[in-house]
Amino acid sequence: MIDLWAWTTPNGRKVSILLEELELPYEVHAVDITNGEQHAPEFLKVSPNNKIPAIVDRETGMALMESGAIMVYLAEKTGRFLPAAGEPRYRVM
Ligand SMILES: N[C@@H](CCC(=O)N[C@@H](CS)C(=O)NCC(=O)O)C(=O)O
Repeated sequence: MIDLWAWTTPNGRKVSILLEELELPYEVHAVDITNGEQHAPEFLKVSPNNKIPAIVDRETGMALMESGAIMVYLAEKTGRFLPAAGEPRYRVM
């Protein structure tokens, strides 16, 4: 199970789109960045740079922020969408 902290922005949506494509179970925690919720102490424990998106993988304990890093992590976790090495990997980055 992946915990996803996000809001309705492109950076938030791209992670939820990938989670759907990967068919990974996830739970969304809405962080209303128009209302200052990104500065809440509980959220800062997950995302110290006070930005969405952020995830915690309950299976591994991995906590990540930055949408690109999250997407690479999820692709490598499932072995989908991101070739392991070399030119094929560079072409999709
Ligand atoms: N480089 C970051 C950018 C994250 C980002 O800018 N998030 C925005 C929403 S799209 C945010 O949380 N803004 C709140 C703030 O800066 O206070 C990523 O790709 O995840």
